[in-house]
Amino acid sequence: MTRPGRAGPADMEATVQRIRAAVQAHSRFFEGAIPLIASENLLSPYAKELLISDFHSRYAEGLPGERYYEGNQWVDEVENLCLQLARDLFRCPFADVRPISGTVANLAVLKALTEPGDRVGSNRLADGAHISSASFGAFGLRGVKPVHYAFDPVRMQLDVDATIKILRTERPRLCLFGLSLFLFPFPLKELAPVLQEIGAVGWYDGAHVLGLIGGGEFQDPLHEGMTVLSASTHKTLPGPQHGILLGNTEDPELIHKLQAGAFPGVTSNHHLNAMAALAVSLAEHRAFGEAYARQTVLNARTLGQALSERGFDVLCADEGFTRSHTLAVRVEREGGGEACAQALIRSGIVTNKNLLPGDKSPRHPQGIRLGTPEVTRLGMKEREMVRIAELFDRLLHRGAPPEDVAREARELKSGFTTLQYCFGAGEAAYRYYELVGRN
Ligand code: DSN
Repeated sequence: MTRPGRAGPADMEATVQRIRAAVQAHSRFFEGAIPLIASENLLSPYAKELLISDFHSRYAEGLPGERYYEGNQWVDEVENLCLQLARDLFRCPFADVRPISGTVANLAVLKALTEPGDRVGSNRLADGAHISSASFGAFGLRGVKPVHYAFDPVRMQLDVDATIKILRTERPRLCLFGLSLFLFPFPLKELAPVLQEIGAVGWYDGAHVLGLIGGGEFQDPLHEGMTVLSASTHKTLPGPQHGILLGNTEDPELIHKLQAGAFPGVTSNHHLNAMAALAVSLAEHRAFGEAYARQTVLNARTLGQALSERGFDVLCADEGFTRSHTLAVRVEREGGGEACAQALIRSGIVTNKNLLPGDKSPRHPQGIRLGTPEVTRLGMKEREMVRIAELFDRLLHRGAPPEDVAREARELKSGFTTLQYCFGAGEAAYRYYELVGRN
């Protein structure tokens, strides 16, 4: 007999089927949608299959060869390969692939390199910083105090002279350079000598631009004066949802601190299935990363130009809109960030509302953020970026009904549903039926 408050087998089956149906509906929606979230991407079939491998069921705390569990022989082999691939791709002597996300990687750095009460340089959230550097995020959890850099909202870039003055006055112990609205490289060559002068460690959060760095299309922070790089591995690097630490250091004490920050600092077991998928993604990026990164940036710049020509206020027109995969569009005239993002999703175009410099309310920002990692992964090029800009124009300027725009979006997308730039290129990108079993 089923106890009160507990479900029986029939309820369980109904619940499982409901979950499967929701996941299938989600996948069908994305199959027909134009995905423009700057932080999202698609995993290759060879990486994806490892997520449901037996690695998912195991523990392997510690480092390869120094585990706390038995049965890790093949896990060690894969993790050593993953570490080697990471060090090769980013041309650095140190890697740790145990952080399970970008934010966890950031926490590991804070644990390793700061004490509560320390000052840490960063951008403000309204200037595009990630929530890690907020008092309600990882900075607050570690109890460090942000020292905010000076930001030029017109160029969406640090004001170098004013920032140098702040650094010399405030003397933070650690300086974080990294953004969620990441349009341009940081002026690291100008700032690195000042960090050295004040004894601060340079830390780069490369989550958004990791695949561009690996593809040689963006600044290479570990060779521009940064000591440590933290990142998630699923944005412009089309890997699994996971994290990574990289370092341009051979100092054993520093390496030990970073490793101890990852484990036991902020993880127990790392996610071995995701680590294996990351190894595959790094191998693929070594082969395809240059071409992929080049097209991703070209697509973003082309989309920026096409939107601007259609009357959209794309930030940084004088700078060519972006040097990354991301665009920022001020949509005050079109009704604000939230209204636009909602109108777009009703038309099958996936974006997010985004704070822009000068915004007063995080709930009602005046911007939307667009990114090209996923559409590029699906093989879209400059011609398709112009077609996407036309859809924006018809919907947000010319009053076209959302259902008409959604139909055109689906038509456009129907030619781009297989993965590119990976082992197994040409395979279906949206394989929901394989993920949740047969109907
Ligand atoms: N919040 C993510 C983004 O969309 O930029 C990064 O973690």
